[in-house]
Amino acid sequence: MKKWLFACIAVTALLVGCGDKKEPAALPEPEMPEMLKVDILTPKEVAINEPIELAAHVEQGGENIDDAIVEFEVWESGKRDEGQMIDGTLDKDGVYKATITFDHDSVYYMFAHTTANGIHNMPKQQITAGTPDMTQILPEDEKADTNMMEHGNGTSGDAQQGEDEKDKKNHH
Ligand SMILES: [Cu+2]
Repeated sequence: MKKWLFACIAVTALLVGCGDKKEPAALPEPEMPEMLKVDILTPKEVAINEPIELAAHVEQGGENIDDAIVEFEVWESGKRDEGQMIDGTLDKDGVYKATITFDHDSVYYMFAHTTANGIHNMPKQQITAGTPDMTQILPEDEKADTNMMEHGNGTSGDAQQGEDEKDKKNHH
């Protein structure tokens, strides 16, 4: 009977010992701000002369963000100066929406300029409206992208610029 009791205590001690060891390993949680994740939900191919829904889903740390500021910038390829800025409004569950109508076949681009909790993220997407004659499409000015990146609080933008500069150095 005493032997059995001793064994029981020993096992308990082992279990406690194990628990003590595991706890400190779980403690150091990274306290870095979570990335602001913005997914554009607008299809890459749309029709012309009918309202098209611009939509983006915003989340941070796996949570829907319902207090973000989302602005959709839409322009025809190569004509960013003539583009328009449309405020997105919260639909629900971190999804922001706006509508636009494309009045002719062409290739367009959109940025979903998104700001939440002091972080800016701006995914870009190409949208083909109708069936454009690709030989008539102006090339997109990629330099405009880089310039635009500077307006944000620059998390991903800054990183991308850094890489661009490295690339340039490597090529020369
Ligand atoms: Cu932006």
